[in-house]
Amino acid sequence: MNSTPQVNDESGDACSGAYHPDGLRIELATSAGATPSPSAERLERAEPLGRVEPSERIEPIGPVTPVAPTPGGPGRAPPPAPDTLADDLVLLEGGTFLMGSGDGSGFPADGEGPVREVRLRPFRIGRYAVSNARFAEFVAATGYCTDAERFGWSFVFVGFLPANFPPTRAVAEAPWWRQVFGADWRHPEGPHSSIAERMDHAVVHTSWNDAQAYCRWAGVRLPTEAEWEYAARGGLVQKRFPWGDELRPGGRHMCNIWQGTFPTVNTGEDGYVGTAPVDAFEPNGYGLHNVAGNVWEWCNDWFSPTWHRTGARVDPRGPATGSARVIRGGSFLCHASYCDRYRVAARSSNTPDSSTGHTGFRVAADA
Ligand SMILES: [Ca+2]
Ligand SMILES: [Ca+2]
Ligand SMILES: [Cu+2]
Repeated sequence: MNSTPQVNDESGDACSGAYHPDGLRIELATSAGATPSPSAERLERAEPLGRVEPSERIEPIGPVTPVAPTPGGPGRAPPPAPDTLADDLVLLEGGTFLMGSGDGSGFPADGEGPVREVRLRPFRIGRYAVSNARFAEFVAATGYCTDAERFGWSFVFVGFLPANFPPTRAVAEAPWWRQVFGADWRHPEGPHSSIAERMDHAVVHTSWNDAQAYCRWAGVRLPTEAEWEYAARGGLVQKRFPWGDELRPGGRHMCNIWQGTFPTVNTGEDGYVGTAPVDAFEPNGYGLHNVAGNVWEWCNDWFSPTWHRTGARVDPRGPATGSARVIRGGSFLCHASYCDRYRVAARSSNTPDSSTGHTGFRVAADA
């Protein structure tokens, strides 16, 4: 055995690789030790996750206690189905809204502005991000293999790695992101972690490709970026957050972000140092939970910082091509000191095959 932790296969829950949205059969190397090597390109491209001076010293913050691997296997019944998927979708009227921000609070390179009037036809969107329970239903039904499982690794926040974890490679511009072999949606902190106690949390380590595959199976689709923002604003006009302009009205925590000193000390004052249940915190005016914070959410659009300046203003779908897909809403790692992208106009992106421990998705559908 080499010192690299391998995906824990004992439980037989490794994906079969038989299902792919395009009908392609993904041939997986199944022999021991055949973990695909990480592409350097993928490591370098992970940078939209943050932009700060790399800190000199990364102290693990509150190592996650390793838990037993998720029991189960091919013969295991999928977790009890929550409400039907349709019940989780809220119908929104659409119409005209003011998209973007013009107050200069964002990173100029993100292209939040200018504020523009955008018109949308009615659509439906998830009240919640897709949970581990939901994603498990999809995988149980299809045997789908996520990008993280195909690559053999994903990005894990350093604070979740136990002190005795073997050395990991870091993203140069964001050294708190570590390449962890065996990290995937079922093992969010690596092979020895489990989602057993987190079935109602937002699924993470899902790439844009994985989100698309889930959507095809569930008969839904990803929201366009404009739909996402319209829904996230909850009927408010040009407010900073989905609930208003104040981060903590009356001292209340309204979302799952970082409290303390990033990236070393997360006090978890809002109740969570990692992901939270998808229905945590108060919903916005449209009944959506956790649009701000908790997990970044994939949108359908290719990312461009400028396309919207001249692009369509009626049901915009983003540029026709690109290299990265839009993510919105920020995550439990966001902190005003380095990345206040939990603001409702904030935007970022990542490549479609990238997966991280703080990115999931919410689905949408035509009305
Ligand atoms: Ca938190
Ligand atoms: Ca979110
Ligand atoms: Cu952030």
